Amino acid sequence: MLKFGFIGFGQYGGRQVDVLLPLSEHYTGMAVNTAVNDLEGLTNVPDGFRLQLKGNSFGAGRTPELAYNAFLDNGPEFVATAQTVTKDCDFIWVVAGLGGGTGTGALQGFLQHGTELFEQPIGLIITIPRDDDGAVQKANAMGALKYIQDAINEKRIGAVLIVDNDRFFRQFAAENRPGDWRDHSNLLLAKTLHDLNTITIESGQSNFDRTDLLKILCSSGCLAIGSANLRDLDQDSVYQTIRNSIQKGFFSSGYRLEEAEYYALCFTLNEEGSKVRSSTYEQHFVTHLKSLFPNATDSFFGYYTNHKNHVLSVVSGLGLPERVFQFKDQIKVVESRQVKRLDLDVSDLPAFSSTTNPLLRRKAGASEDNPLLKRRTTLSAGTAQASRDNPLLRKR
Ligand SMILES: Nc1nc2c(ncn2[C@@H]2O[C@H](COP(=O)(O)OP(=O)(O)OP(=O)(O)O)[C@@H](O)[C@H]2O)c(=O)[nH]1
Ligand SMILES: [Mg+2]
Repeated sequence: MLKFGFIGFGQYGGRQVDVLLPLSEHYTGMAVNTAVNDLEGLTNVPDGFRLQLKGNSFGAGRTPELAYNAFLDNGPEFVATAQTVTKDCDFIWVVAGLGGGTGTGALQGFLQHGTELFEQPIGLIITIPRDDDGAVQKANAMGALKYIQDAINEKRIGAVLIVDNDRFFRQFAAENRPGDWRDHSNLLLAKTLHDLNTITIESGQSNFDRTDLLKILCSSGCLAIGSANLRDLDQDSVYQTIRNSIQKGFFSSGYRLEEAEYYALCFTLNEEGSKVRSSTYEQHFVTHLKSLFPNATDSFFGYYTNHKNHVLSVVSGLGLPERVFQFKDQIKVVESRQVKRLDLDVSDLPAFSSTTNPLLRRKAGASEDNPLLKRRTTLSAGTAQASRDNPLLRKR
């Protein structure tokens, strides 16, 4: 398996790293945040690897510029800690939720100035906002996506693993699952990435090892991961299961698969499932996958022995998912927002007499005792000056 080093920016980044770290002794990680509270809420990130960006101790309030500047101001501390944390790693994952201030701004700073400071290849784990999230989050996310697209184009980063929060939120709501969908999504991402990494150490006949995984993770562009149990074991059912998991999975929906550079299928099979290893099956899959990934330049098939029949599919080198391209239009709708403003001429209003309402009539004798009604006699020089101009203070 590969040694991963995780650098989490902002609240999501820290929380996601916190869930990944306990999965393996080969994982190291740090959390970077403006908000002290977020850092204090972590369990598994060691104290020395929690970096607070001095300047905005309550968070960056969805203002990436604040975090971008704070990140650069704390640059030397960040680089020293990040290089220590990732020293023995094979691959670095930088983790941030797009849409807020800290994660988005720090990620931008990192993509602009940080990628050249590490020897290891770098990948990203990012969330993208839900449809229901506001225009501010989408605009922030788009700002960071521009930097991400540049880094992909220039091959400064490899795999970009996207957690589509809309996808998670909707499915968890539809299934009425208890608990916080964010915690579920963090756990599922951690498990899926860890399963992918550990599959290379499962026993069995395999044409997919850690070097192949590293090659896939170094392919610049989005990484889709599909995961599915195999129930029906006839050729076509297995292929349909693979296809569905690649097209509709939590970490694989909304991509244009014809853009794929590489793909890998990793089967874990028990005795009953061992027939899936046969070359007739592989031939069937290859024929169909050619139309799914017509431009892929390499592919891998790994077979491992396990008690359950399962397939993990990985596709690399993809462009950003379709939802990202819709954010721009969703923001336009908000730009045309009209606010109805109150604009009236008070002289047009009918006059209602207040003299009939006893509450509004001055009570006899009350003014002597009530300080609220008493006029202050000593005014400061400034107030004395103001009193001449301020109609509130002038005697009518
Ligand atoms: N899937 C998932 N998404 C999260 C989680 N926490 C936050 N997000 C999303 O990530 C995006 C950024 O939010 P945060 O990480 O809280 O923001 P931040 O980077 O701390 O930024 P500021 O608080 O504005 O400084 C938002 O769209 C959140 O909905 C989480 O635990 N899981
Ligand atoms: Mg925050």
